[in-house]
Amino acid sequence: MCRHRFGVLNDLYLELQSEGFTEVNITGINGFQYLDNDYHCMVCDDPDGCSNCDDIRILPWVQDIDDDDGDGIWDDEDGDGYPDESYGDVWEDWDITLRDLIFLDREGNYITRLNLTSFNPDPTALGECTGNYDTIKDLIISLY
Ligand SMILES: [Ca+2]
Ligand SMILES: [Ca+2]
Ligand SMILES: [Ca+2]
Repeated sequence: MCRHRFGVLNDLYLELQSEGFTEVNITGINGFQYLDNDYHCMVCDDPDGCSNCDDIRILPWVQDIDDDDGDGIWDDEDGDGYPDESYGDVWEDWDITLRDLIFLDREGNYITRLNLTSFNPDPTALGECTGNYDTIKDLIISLY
């Protein structure tokens, strides 16, 4: 079974840290439409209860919401009980597709993106996915 992609990024982060690239940050941003999805196996806070992870992950996993007025609560200006927009603000502003991996430089400038649905980062993957992990790692190091 493939390892979970967020877990691969967690491993990559730890590897970069161990090699001295201590100022790299990787953050997961959950889409607003997945607000109610269980996140425990994403952060792997209970490895025994998840089939796709073995270790507790340290990468931050945060929640995007639709919050145009900035009060920290998703917007319902028309009072119908449903969010006014189905996408969170970050996903909307950056036109995110599920499993997009966005690269920013030190100043926060957008560099590029990869979509990990088709671009499997698992270093144990075979065939055409071989080397994807190193491609991501090299890109991060080139921005360091
Ligand atoms: Ca919005
Ligand atoms: Ca709001
Ligand atoms: Ca509404």
